Amino acid sequence: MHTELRYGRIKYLSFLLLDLLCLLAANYFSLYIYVGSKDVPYNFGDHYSVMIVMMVIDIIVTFVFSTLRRVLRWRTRREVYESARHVFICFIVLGLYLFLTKTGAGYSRAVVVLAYIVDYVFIGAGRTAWRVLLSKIRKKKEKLSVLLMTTDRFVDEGIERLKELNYDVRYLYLLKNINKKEINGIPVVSDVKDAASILCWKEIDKVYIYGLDHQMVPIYLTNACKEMKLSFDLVDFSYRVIDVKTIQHEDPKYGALSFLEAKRDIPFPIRRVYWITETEADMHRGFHAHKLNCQLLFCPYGVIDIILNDGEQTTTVTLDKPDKGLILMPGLWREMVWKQSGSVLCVLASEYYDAQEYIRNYDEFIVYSRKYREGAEAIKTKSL
Ligand code: T46
Repeated sequence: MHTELRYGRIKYLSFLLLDLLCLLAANYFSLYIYVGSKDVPYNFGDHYSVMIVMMVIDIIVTFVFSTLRRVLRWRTRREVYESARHVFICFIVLGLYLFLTKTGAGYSRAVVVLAYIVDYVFIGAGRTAWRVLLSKIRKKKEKLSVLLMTTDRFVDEGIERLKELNYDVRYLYLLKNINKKEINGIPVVSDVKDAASILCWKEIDKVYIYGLDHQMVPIYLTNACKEMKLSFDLVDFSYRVIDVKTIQHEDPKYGALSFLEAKRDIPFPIRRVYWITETEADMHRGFHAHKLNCQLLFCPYGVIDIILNDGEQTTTVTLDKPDKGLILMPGLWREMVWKQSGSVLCVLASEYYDAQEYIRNYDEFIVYSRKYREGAEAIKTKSL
């Protein structure tokens, strides 16, 4: 509830008001049916105080049980369930109140039950109609609004890239909390529930992932996107050379210490670590690509050339110092050349070893890379 109010106060309160109007209308309607069909000495004045209690209970239940949670974009099925939950809890609480305080005797139980049944129908229809109306009166925007999910390491270039693509980056969701409230004037969110609330209440059109493996997207956010019918997209990101943080001892004889941190430097889950040693100079290894495996390569000792090919272009990255790292996303053909005997290659990988996940034939790779480039977004979105 708190996050809903934080990110969509006006809309949230408008739905709360709508619920109260529905309850009022349901009571009038039920009284009209009940009193109209029977000749009973019961009227609106008699029913007035219980109606006030019903409305107070309605507000309390909404806040305590979060029954207005993401009502703006829930799917219809979810809406039916949420409205039923809300009305049922209100009914039980009112029942307990009337029973425990013994004030219920004077009120018609038939009107109360009927009012809640009618209220359920009114709330369902009212929320749907209000939601449709809100989306209709929403201003036509020139640019699509985007929530960008990335790490603090890639946030600046991610924003730039999306600007180039003519998107309006409205919020940033960073994997690791860096205690910044905003970056380049864009608000930062570090809690997944906040991010999900933003998707609902702030009319975000798309969620973009930049520089991350799709496995880093929290399941909570994936589910929220699915329910709100929002798609994930990936911005091209095949490899990056990164600086590895290194602390030099004040006395050079003690050497240097380098470190990599999950979620900040490593944009994928680490499932495997391996290293290659005792290789002689001018030896070539590799000659394969990965379909799924994301990697972070570094060379703590020696010099190794990593020749990368994405099916169209070839680039060489030289790993020649311990404070240099290379992030590789899937779909890149690689060849490693040992420039110095005994150089050590260390690899952090996102997947367990699986020979089926390698492409070891270059022609096969070319066909795969073409398909991968054309359908990268579709593949990733599907796998979420
Ligand atoms: C990569 C580059 C940088 C395993 O059984 N488990 C493992 O985790 C790995 C990595 C390899 N193996 C076996 C498979 C082969 O029978 O070890 C043997 C040598 O592997 P490969 O020929 O793939 O080694 P490289 O140096 O060509 O490639 C390795 C990694 O396999 C690869 O993921 O990106 O280092």
